[in-house]
Amino acid sequence: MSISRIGRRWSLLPAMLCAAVTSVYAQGWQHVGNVQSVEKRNDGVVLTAGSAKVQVTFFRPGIVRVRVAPKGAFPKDFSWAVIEEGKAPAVTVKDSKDQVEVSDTEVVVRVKKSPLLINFEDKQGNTVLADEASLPMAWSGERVRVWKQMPLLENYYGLGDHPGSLNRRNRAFTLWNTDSFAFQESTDPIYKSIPFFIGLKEGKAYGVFFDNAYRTNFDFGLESPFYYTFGSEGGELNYYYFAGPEPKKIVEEFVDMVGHTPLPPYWTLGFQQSRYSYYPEARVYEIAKTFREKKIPLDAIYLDIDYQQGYAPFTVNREYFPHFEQMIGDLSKQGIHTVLITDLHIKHDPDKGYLPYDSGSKADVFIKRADGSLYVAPVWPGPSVFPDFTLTRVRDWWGPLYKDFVGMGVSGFWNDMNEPAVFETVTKTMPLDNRHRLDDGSSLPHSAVHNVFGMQNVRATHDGLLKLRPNERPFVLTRAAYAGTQRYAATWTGDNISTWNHIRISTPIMLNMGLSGYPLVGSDIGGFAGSPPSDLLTRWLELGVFNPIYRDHTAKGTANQEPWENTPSQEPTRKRYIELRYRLLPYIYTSMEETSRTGMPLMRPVFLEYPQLVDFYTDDRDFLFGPDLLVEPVVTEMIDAAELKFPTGTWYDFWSAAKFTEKDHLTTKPGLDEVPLFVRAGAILPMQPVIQSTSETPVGPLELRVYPGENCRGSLYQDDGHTFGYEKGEFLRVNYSCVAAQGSLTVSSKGEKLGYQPWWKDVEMKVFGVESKPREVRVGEQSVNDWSYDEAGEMVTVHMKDANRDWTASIRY
Ligand code: MIG
Repeated sequence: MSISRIGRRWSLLPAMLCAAVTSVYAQGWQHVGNVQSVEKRNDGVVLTAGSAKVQVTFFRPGIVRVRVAPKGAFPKDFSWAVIEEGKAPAVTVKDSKDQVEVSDTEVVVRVKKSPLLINFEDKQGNTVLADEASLPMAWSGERVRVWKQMPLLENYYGLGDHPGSLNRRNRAFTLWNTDSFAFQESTDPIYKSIPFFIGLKEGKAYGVFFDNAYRTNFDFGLESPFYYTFGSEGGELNYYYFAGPEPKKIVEEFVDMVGHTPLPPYWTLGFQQSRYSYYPEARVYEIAKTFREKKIPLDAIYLDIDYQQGYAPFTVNREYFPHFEQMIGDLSKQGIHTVLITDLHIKHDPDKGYLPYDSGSKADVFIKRADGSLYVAPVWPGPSVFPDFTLTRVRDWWGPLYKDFVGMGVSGFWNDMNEPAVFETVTKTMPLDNRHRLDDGSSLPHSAVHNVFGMQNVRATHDGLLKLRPNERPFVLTRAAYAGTQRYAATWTGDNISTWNHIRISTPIMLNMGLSGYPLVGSDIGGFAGSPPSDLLTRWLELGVFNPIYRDHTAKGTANQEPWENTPSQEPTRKRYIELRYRLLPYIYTSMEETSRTGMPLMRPVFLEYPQLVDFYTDDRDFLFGPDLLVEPVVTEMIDAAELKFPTGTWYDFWSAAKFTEKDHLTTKPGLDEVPLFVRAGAILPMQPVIQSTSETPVGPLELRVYPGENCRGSLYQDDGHTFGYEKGEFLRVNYSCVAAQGSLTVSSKGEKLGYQPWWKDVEMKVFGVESKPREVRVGEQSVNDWSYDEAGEMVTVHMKDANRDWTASIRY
């Protein structure tokens, strides 16, 4: 193209859109045409447009589903992700000459007929999401695609673990599970594929879930500044629209649709130490001993692939680990759980007594090539075969492989490499035409299953563990995922790097995971590839306190990365933060229990609670941890000062109890031992004394920190931490509140459910923001003496019995 022609095109902006549109048409897209007939159904309509049929139906109140069958025949309705039953609300259909209107009490779907264009509106008549007028839905061969108008002020969030900024606008993403060692901000694709996003404009949100497990692609304004577009290389054009408008409501409804994260075992919320790899067993003992001697709390040690014989899953290298069973028992006696890696690739090792291969081969569980021959490819064990996890009978074969390890007392399992990763191939995975069998006797090519393969792998592991130990909550860690995988496993962000940009990248990834319905996440603390400078390891151990999974991990050949490594003078700071994690566990477990019921992630972007605060839309550093803590972590070398800002309301400094409001903008240079941490005024925070692991009973009272303010409340959830007893009511739930009146502040505790006996008998309550020494403190009607006032900290401390978890305490000035 000549320079002058480019110049002419840049000067003709409207023509540009036209050119873009023309080029899209030129790619051979067949766009849906005009609506010829409308068939009404109870839940919506089926439209006929040429050879195509388009279904627009309500799945639930405020949730609309669009399905397109280019040739008129819808395939059998099927999803790997959706587990909720559809339950349509009362739907009104108004069919007129130019358009058909389908609505419930929350959404109006206005379908224009010539050509077929879908607009989603709120009940006030505002368009929320609309097809780009010049680009109706389309298909081309196996490919399907939609184009949506992209308002100037709209931002996009979600889409799983793609790195880079929290806001997805102006970038394009491929969703195709990929082993992405040493990924960077722009790496694409990455480990997970969660085709769900939230659009947020001026405080109002909607959600879109494109339920398609083929390779999908989302382009938020890279191709054009006027529209965004998503589509797939195969499978159905099948998406859901969530009306919102609160972002919280959308996350909750999406999680209801694709499944909740079950309440994890309590110990998994403690500190976890890993490396690739701890061996021989003397090294494992040494790690455990060092934690205990230094009194740095620890709940789990991970064994990576070197504990296995020749990297073959479900074996033990007896040269390195002659007393493997005993070691697991010895760790357990010290309150340390063992987590074992067990990758899905099975060593191709016929007739040598390797049970996973021999039994699998006999039962015909391994994936075949398109020509029907066994698919064998290199991974860690050398030539390997791959279980066909899409078959129920194969998942049922996989589960019992865990029997021996479970019998030895191993607590958790780590399914790595399940994108699936394959060595010595440019695609990093298996051929797209490999066959995956399905329960109904049909089969699908790998291209249709790739993105759910890891999900079906951890489904098999999770379900298998449940069968082996029906009353123990399984703990599985996965690297690959599709929407809904949170039902089976926790996850981590894969192979990051021990550099400063990676501590920064970790937060937006985990926030977007939470928005994508996947809250139980962590990153390799300290970084996987390479070795972190001391300050970075310290900062990362500080940040990790506020990550749902708190696990230090590093690659083979890197420097040691345990909390006591590299600069001894920094060890006390690191220890203090790991201790803070344990002190916060009552709050963390309570918030995790909320997550398991509602889907609200522990790590939440500020806009999830405060959607009007545009300031926080593009914030890739600050986040809320549970409902009441605001974390503004230091994620740089701190050469420049940090800017601190606050959401609406009043916030107490966790350390000094100083008060700030949204009007305050601070510039500070937090010392290496300082994490700016704030508590919502109105929060009541349960905390506990330091313990060395969650198996240890804390000594002392429950600590309740009361931060008076509006909407003053808190809660506490406890149970035995590892069984399903809570489903039968064996749990404790206490609700706290506080009310300020003229001359007094009253704090109340009410036991909502007393089905579990907790460890404490007494409460030590700390009330902040008390500006002068009180005249009197009462518990119930009784004036008491067991209290003190800290003038500098403006804090009253009261000791009392926690009888029946039912009391009121008032502070009178
Ligand atoms: O090809 O098991 O992301 O956490 O330590 C590398 C060895 C295989 C990749 C995982 C990493 C793990 C490593 N694995």
